[in-house]
Amino acid sequence: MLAHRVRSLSEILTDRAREAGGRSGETISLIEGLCGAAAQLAQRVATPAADGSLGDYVGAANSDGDHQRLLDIVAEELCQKAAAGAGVGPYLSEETDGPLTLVRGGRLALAIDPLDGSSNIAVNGVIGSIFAIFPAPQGADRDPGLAFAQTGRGVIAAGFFMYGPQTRLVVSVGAGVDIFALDPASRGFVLMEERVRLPGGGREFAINAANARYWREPVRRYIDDCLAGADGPRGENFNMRWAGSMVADVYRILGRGGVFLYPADVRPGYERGRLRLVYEALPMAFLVEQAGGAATDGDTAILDLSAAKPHQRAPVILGDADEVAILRSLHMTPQDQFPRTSRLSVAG
Ligand code: P6P
Repeated sequence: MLAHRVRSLSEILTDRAREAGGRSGETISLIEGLCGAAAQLAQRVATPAADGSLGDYVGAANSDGDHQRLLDIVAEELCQKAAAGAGVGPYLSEETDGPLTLVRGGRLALAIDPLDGSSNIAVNGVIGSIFAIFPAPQGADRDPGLAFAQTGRGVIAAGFFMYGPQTRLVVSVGAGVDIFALDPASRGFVLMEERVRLPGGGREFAINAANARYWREPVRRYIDDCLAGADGPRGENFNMRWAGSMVADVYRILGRGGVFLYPADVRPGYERGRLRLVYEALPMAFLVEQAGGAATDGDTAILDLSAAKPHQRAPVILGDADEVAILRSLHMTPQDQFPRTSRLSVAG
């Protein structure tokens, strides 16, 4: 009887890239490099700092004004080193002021949020690293920003690492989504689920409901109908989750369906929501579409968006394709057709 040989991450992703008809060698080498960085980061996350400092602020702020924590800096250094080691040319991180060129002539561009959800460190919550890989366009050596002005349809591969009870990698090279888990002993990633499909019919929404008074009508109406449950127009009860960590919410949605919303709202600075287009919204939209779901900013599919500025924000509605379609329809509805009755106060 043939021993069951466990296929490696590289073998699996090479097969997937072949299916997708893409250039695979460099892409998979980069993903493997990021796996190495994630394994080191997972160890740092899991190791109590003697002085409890990993979640402490380091006194600096990133380009968007987010106060940087020690682990943000550690994650950025590990990811940037892995990217350079894999020959990445254009590089954009939430922690860099703007796009950089790591290796001149590098044929791949990497957009990354090295540590998303770092406010959860101090409460031992789930945090993650989110990335998207693009081809480096002509002229990127002169202007690395060109690589990140592409629409999401240019994404070659995307994924996220989730540092939770287990460290998991959710990744796609354009032929479906696979989930790997870090084996702390070998520091290798082993396949856990292949060709993941987002289950339909999930009656669970993820949104920070504390912002309800800032929402615009379409979001208020959708959430209102979810809250009305079996007594309302949906005719079914809904559950709510909000992890405060996008990787945790998206990972759950890939497993049991539902929808995630970080919409635009009327707060100053939140006209385009909170999440960044290039290294948060685009990679998550790529993964969710690859798993049979959908992702929109309310008007346009997120993968059809391109960034005018590297750290540009975008409203994000993603998950179950039917729920996303309902939300998009509400966004297309003329405002004067919304009833004023609401369980939620609403911005003008
Ligand atoms: P709020 C984490 O800071 C993050 O970027 C996402 O991971 C998460 O979904 C969102 O912001 C949480 O935002 O406003 O609820 O703290």
